[in-house]
Amino acid sequence: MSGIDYLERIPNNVDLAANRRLLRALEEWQPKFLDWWQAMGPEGLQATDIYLRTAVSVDAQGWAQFGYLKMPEYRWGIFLAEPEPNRAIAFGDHKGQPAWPDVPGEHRATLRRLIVTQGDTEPASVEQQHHLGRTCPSLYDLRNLCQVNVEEGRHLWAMVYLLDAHFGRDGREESEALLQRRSGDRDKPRILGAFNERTPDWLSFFMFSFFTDRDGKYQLASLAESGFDPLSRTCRFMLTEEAHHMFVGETGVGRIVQRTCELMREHKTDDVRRFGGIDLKTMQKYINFHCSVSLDLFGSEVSTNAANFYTMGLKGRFEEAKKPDDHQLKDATYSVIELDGDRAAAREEPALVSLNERLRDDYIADCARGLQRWNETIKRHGIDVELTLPHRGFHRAIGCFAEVKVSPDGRIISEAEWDARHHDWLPTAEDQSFVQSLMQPVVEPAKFASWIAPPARGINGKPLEFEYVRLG
Ligand code: BYC
Repeated sequence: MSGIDYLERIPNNVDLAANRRLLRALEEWQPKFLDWWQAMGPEGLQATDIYLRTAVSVDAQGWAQFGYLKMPEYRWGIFLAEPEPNRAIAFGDHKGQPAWPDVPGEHRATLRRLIVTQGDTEPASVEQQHHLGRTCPSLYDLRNLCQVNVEEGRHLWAMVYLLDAHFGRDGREESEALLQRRSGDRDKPRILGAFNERTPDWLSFFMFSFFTDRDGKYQLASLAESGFDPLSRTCRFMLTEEAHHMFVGETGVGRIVQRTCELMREHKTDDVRRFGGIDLKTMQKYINFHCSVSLDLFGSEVSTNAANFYTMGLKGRFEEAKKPDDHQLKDATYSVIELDGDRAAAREEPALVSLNERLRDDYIADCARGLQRWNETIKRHGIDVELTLPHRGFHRAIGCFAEVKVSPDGRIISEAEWDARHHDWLPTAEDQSFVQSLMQPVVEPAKFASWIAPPARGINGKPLEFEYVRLG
């Protein structure tokens, strides 16, 4: 890798040039990252020119540059949002004190763990999506997949920067380990459950981008409140890129819904599978699956970890500054839906230990807004079906509902009922192989697979006919 100007290769606004030790650590890490990228990034596309956006600054007016690029030449940079002058910690025991430019010794281990957990999800999602390029429904979608992937790579850089710059040797070891774990690997899995699931088809990809990237939005927004200022600034800028990932998910599922409705009307049937579409019943099962595994990512309903993160000033609430309370929550309570015998019921819990649930509530409300937009499309076609979010207790592996079986409408049910009904609620092997059978690549500009409608507009003002990926 000699002869590379790393300062040129790592665009940044953190004055890397002035910090030789940090620069050396990142220079050592970069070739390992590129090896990982070659092995785990979008398969078969590393030598292809793709119309990508690259973050080149944090200027709200023009932070991104668009152009053709081969992905290994993407300039994974380090960008922190502009510092807020005199920023004070907004919550917890340190409320009102100046934000920390460096890691306070007593919070070092906890902060490291939070940053590693966040960092681990970024390469994991790239690994999950490794094979998808082979079956893209259009060049437009293929380009979006690559865009999302290079930016997940950049988000990994963002966390590695924090680890290398602020956590010394421990941080460098964690940076290495982030490249060694693998999604779904039995011996070295990724840290959080949803990131070890497979993303074998594009319906799963769009659902993942809608539901799981949205967990990213809420977790990043909470970390953006952190008293540790570099983490806050990093997350604030990551959220700018994250918006596109959720756009890909919401419009991707929306376009499938649109196409399904067109087929339903044209052929006067719900069973659009025969006509190369994905029926709404199957869509509902995928929603149930991806929503439930993403709900797990918020942790337990009642969590002393979450309370400690907050009290220590490390992780706040979504839009902390907008909450009209004392931002310490020592005496406050929060209504949490928990298991109460044979039903799910609300119970008042101390607000501090309920912070995971509160964030999950914010997240569910945001998901519901997206579903409403899909349902408007269905309604516009005069079809009397509504897609719904499953109950928060459905198909959970983390938290109190992990102990029981819950139906999508929130009834606690017996194992026997679960065994008899779960095929109606979650994708079956047959559903998956049907969806898989539709995954035939479409790579002519302006052409789209049978099961998805074209988008309303192209990328960066380009028309749909534009060659977003030059497959040559
Ligand atoms: N899987 O006290 P609890 C994104 C563990 S996505 C496996 O309830 P806590 C992205 C937990 O570690 C956003 N284990 O949990 C999206 C704990 O272990 P210990 C990622 C789990 O700590 C798409 C124990 O169970 N960011 O950016 O309050 C593409 C008890 O847990 C899980 C973050 O997650 C699970 N799902 O909350 C690309 C933010 N859940 O202590 C990117 C950073 C819990 O007993 N992380 N456990 O050993 C956090 O804030 C918290 O760690 C969590 C968990 C919210 C994840």
